[in-house]
Amino acid sequence: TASTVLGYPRIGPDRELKRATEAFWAGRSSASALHEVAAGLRRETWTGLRDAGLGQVPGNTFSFYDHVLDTALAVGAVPARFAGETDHLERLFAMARGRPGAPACEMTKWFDTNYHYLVPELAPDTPLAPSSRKALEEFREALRSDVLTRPVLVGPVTFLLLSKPAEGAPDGFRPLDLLGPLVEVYRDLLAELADAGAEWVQLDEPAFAADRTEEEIAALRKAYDRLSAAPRRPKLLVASYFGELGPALPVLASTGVEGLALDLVAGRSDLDGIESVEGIGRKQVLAGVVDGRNVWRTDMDDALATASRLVGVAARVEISTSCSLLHVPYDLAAEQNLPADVVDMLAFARQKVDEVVLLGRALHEGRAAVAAEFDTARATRERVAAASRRNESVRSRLTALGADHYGRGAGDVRAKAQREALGLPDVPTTTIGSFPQTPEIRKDRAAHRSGRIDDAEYTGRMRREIARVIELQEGIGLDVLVHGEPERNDMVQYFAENLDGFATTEFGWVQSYGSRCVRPPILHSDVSRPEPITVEWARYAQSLSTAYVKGMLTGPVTILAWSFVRDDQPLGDTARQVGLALRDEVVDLEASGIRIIQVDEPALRELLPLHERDRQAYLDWAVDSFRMAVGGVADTTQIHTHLCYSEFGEVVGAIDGLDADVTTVEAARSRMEVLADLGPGVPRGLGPGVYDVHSPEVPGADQLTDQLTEALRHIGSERLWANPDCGLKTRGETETVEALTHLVAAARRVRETTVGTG
Ligand code: THG
Ligand code: ZN
Repeated sequence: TASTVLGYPRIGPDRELKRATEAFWAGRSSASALHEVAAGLRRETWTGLRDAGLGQVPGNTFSFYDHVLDTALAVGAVPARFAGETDHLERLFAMARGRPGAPACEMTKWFDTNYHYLVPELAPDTPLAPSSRKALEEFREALRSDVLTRPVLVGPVTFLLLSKPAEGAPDGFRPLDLLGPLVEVYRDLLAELADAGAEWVQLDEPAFAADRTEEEIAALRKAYDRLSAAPRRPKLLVASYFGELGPALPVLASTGVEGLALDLVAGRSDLDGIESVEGIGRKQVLAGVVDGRNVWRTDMDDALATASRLVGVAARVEISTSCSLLHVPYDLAAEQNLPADVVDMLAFARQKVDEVVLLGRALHEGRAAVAAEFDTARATRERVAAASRRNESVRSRLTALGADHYGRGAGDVRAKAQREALGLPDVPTTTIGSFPQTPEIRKDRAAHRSGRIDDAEYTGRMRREIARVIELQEGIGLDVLVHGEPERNDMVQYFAENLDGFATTEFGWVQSYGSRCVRPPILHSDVSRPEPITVEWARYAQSLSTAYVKGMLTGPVTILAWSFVRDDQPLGDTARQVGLALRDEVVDLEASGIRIIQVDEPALRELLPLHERDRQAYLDWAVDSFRMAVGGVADTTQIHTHLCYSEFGEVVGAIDGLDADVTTVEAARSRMEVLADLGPGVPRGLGPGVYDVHSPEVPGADQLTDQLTEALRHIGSERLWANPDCGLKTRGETETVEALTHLVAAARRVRETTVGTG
């Protein structure tokens, strides 16, 4: 190998692929137009990376939707419900998005990132065989642009560990049971790539950065013994990332693969004792010293020193990123409005490529050959170090608050106080926060951003929308109202724009799933709240109604999870600062007459560390920062939280620890499990969402009544809330009004029944 990156963004520097894909879905353009955009993006990526000076360019990093889905299609793992579709592109999009009668594959998070992949479904009779030739075709296509790529595939063991048993698979079947036949398919794919002229292939095995059983590690050994014994194959680079390989490192080193890529940012401990790992002296090692997951400029001296520790240990050492650059925006040069001192801190994908190239030269030609560039880099870092990221008033306030920041009474005491103070009915009805975002609202926000309408005009238009949504909810008869959040695009982006310590980008898009992207804010300095953010909107909404209107905030863990976060202090310290900024907002909401305040933590489970040993410490600071945010209000003020998932397992203790008065969760598909997990343990209000907002179907009042009745068998009517399972921003208005009308009718029915029987 030679200096390289493990992967690259693919949505296009200006989200060209997103637009082309969505135009195709909408029937506004043809498949061939979409293919043309895709081919252009691939060509620009390959030639751009080559011209930047990378020794080796990764291939097959393009995807129309998701690389795990691509791998499933490459090995023939197509669920039976999509087998009838013969057109490759149609089948791919059908698996990703579903179609009538054939629900989409499940989507879930890619390790601890904000990227989501589609879960492959496997059964003993899944007809595994080389299927799509995407990797091969793109390899040949790159050759026609004079770029010899290193095709990247998800490795077979990680592929199986990310898969789930297909519906109808026999009890006890595990995807890993298919390792033998799957490895034979990979051998065939490798042979085809070798025949086409590929010198190296990269197989990604990030599953081994998480805790793995001995059996799984044995599967890794078996797979790579067998693959490396293939008679006709390119050299194999096995890449792991998002953590250390740990016990999997000696196993891979003992197999016949030629190369290993190590994440020396998140998995630096793999270096300890590596010189005594049997077989490492025969391997080419890619030192992943440039962080592929974050936007901070690399400390070049430190990175070079880290990579140098492998010199003389491995047969050859090269520089790489710690993981694919999929997780960072394309190019810092596109940002014209970032403060200069923030620009100094940053490197996006294109800049990270330059860092890799420079480090590669330093490693092979000697530090002197790049002395000037290293000096410049060091001077920039020194400027960053000198520019203060500190806000002393935040720090002293946190010290003064200490551990006693949580001023609320016990749960049952608060419940009683709130029953008396708020006087809500049993089984109160509410929504999660956002209302359908009409095209007019989006246009108004865009016009305000670009200065086409002034603040006063914008505020007036948003207020009219809030008034409309309040009236709508009063008409429906909901008990606890929301203002509908018309002023927010992405909830994290919104708070970042209004807090000190963050920068936001104009073009810093990162793929979240399929064609959907986010622009993660950059949390670079101490966080504080210069002035109230949501208070005026909430106060206005409350002034329009005698019903309670909830204040709506995003919690500290979620703000961190969906941002690029400074790495010069522990995450927990940063989380407490965000918690304190939110606490100021919570206290101000209370002071302005808001009696119910919701602090959402949809990402609580998302940040859970990959290793069990790190989890408790994470959950401790996650809970602490939430309690920091809500701990300043009276017992009579009701704190809600919303979590966007329904499998609580490892975080159930933390949810209890949040100590919210009411917790609403996504549960339309698995309410019983939610109630079993949370019902008995948490002595507070619970709103197990009674319908799935991601489905366009309108639930009937009978159906909703059944759901609530069923829930009442697990928890008392004084604890149960009736609500949809998530925000309504992506739904249409008509269906929303119908569904909520049915929800109110259902809650009224069960109230009558419980009164009648109780
Ligand atoms: N915000 C952020 N991260 C997230 C979510 C979020 N990560 C997890 C989950 N939610 C991912 N889901 C989505 C859903 C929709 C979109 C993105 C991620 C989406 N994005 C718009 C698009 O691509 O067209 C752009 C939105 C914008 O203009 O800001 O629709 O909710 N941070
Ligand atoms: Zn949700």
